[in-house]
Amino acid sequence: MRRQEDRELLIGSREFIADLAVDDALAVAFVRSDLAHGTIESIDVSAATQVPGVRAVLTASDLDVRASLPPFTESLVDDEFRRPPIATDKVRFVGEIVAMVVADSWPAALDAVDVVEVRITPLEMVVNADDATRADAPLLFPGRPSNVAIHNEFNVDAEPVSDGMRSLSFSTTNHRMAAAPMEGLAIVSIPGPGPSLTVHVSTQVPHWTRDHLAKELDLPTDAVRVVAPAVGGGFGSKTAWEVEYLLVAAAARLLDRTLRYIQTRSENLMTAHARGQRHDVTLAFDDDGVVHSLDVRAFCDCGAYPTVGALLPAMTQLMSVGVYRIPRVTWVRDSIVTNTAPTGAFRGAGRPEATAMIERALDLVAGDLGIDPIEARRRNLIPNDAFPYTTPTGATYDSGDYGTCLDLVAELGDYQGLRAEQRRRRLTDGTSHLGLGLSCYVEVTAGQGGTEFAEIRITAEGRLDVAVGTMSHGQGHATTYTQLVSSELDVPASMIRIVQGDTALVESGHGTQGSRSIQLGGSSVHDAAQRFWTKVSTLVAEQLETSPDDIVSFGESGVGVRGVPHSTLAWPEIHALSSGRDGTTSGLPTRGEVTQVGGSFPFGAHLAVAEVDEETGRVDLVGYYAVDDCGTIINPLLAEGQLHGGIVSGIAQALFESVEYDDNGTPLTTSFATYAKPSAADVPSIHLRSSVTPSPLNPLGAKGIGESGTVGATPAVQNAVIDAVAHLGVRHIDMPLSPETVWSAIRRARST
Ligand code: MCN
Repeated sequence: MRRQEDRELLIGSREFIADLAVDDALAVAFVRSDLAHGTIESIDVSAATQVPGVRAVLTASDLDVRASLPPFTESLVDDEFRRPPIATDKVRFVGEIVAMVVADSWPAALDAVDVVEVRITPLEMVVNADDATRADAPLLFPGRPSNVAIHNEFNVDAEPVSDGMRSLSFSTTNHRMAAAPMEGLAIVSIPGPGPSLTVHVSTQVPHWTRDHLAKELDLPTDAVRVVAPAVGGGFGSKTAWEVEYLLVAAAARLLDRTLRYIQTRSENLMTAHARGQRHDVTLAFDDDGVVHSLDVRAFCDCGAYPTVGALLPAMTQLMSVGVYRIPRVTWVRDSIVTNTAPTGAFRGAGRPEATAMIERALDLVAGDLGIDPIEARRRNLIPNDAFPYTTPTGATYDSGDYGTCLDLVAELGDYQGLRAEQRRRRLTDGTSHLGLGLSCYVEVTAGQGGTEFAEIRITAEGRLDVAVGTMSHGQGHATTYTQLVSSELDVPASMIRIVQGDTALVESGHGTQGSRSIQLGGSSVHDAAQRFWTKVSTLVAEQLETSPDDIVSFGESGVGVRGVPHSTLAWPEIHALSSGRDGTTSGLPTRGEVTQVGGSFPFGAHLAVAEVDEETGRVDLVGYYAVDDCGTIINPLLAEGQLHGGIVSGIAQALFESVEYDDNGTPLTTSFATYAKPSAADVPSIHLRSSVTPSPLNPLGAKGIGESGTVGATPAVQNAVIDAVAHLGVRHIDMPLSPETVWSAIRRARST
């Protein structure tokens, strides 16, 4: 089925938050700290309040909002690290909110922002994890003994591997990225009637956002309605705990006015960050290249306040053996606060970091032994008869066939042919070198498993409404769910309407993150459709005095007796008949009842082909091949689309994108002039193939695909670039592999 969503998007008729026609909305703009660390001495708003059109200038003392930790971090992080939504006495990163302006228009609000006088006494700052863990480092939270927010040790007492093993060590950095969605944070908050609040917001998780706002504003949950219209991408960055959303909601209630806040591009690039881990790795392996042990010391720079990003090294640890049977694993990890923006999730969230680390490791093992990287991988893969396979870090991989993906990608990209071409080129004295980068990945989707809300009902007009608790923000769920219902009930897509993103219309939901939607939401929709059909066929059979087994769908025309098309009840008639049945309202509302036990583990193998110019360090990606396995594929077009987007995101991290700060904690990458997003011209054609190893965990056999491309692509590209210059003596280069970085690595290798 082709995407149902695109026409409206392409002709510009879908409404994003900035498009919403809202009567009398006042504009909000934030005053943000331009110092990375300091004590607030005073905030003088007098000039700002005089700016024509300004309605209010609010600081912490005006707003009844308290410091908090996101729920996931509450049990892991000391209370001391809580983030005040609006700075009270200190600022800890450039971009931290110190005041908010409410005005008739956005230009007026911006004019007022410019004249709010904030006096801050600078404090010594730390802008990276290394500096933040020095013995004499200034403390962001002086009540704590150090800047380490989370320290964790795993299996550190494990017996060392036996003598006689080879070993290698390396350090690799997975640098900080920005999510950079099309529309940044955006919210319209409408107070009333009474204590209630309606919030239109760009989010991946409407129900979590509702719950969070209700909790922080001390309102009953049902007093808050969250509506998410078209969301211009989220990539993991639009979760529930955005301080901007809480502040706008609180101010709307305080002023009893509708407020709208649309984040600027530079605000977004300054604050929506992710990744930022360094791994010091030691591997033990034998003469055959079989890896016996992996020791990791991880340092995560989680920014000024530990939120979701501080937790993600745990995910990296969980997935750190990748597709390999490595019996002994130890980890020591620290999440460290620094005077930079707090980090959150970004596509892959902890798993790209794991894959990048272990896939660099396998290439280094191959290099040490002088064997081909493909061979080093084959010797370590978890075999097919090992599933379900529990890794030493505690992940239980549901199903897998890693060797097939590796073989298929080698065939798809003509790996042996490319190796021959590489050898040929190396015999000439040209300066353009060919590199092949492999990455075998496994990732976890739908994390802990669980369930998702889905309910189908017939409307009086005879339409089928399907309410779901997931929140599509680019993934094409309307198409996928429509396809599932249409094929289960044998009705045309035009009869089906998918309802999402409105807490008044969808009873509950966990939103869209962790590539969970199709396996949980899709399974639930599928199950609801089956149960709904049982109700419909029973009702129609009763009416037509026949057996439910003889009842079939006649599509749009209705439901009736097999082989007797004139004996059919139209859908509106079925709606009318359903009134009052089962003690429900009309429409036979039917819920899916699927619970998945545990996460599922999609996997694949990617091959990147790079040309690197020795004289300039310039990298040209000249080929990209991927074989991915997300279990049963529900909609190949959408799955491929997700892979394209994900792979480009991975390529972007490997070659281009990086959040940079100067030594004073001033962000240097706050526009697309400095934050290097790739264009289509920077990316080669992507050749995809799939294998299908169904998950045993859900009725569809589906696993997630939304993040797989990113997880697989980053290390493939990094390995390709390093492979291209390995014969010049280069062992490792950290991302992003800019011309300067690559050129410098070649020079360094040459001079040693
Ligand atoms: N699909 C399929 N068969 C499967 C699995 C998925 O056909 N076995 C298709 C489905 O049609 C579905 C799509 O792939 O519409 C994605 O499904 P799934 O893998 O379940 O992932 P989610 O829908 O839960 O999406 C989440 C994932 C995440 S975590 C991020 S981050 C992300 C991403 O998806 N952000 C995106 N893809 C994005 N795509 C866009 N355009 N914008 C973002 O912000």
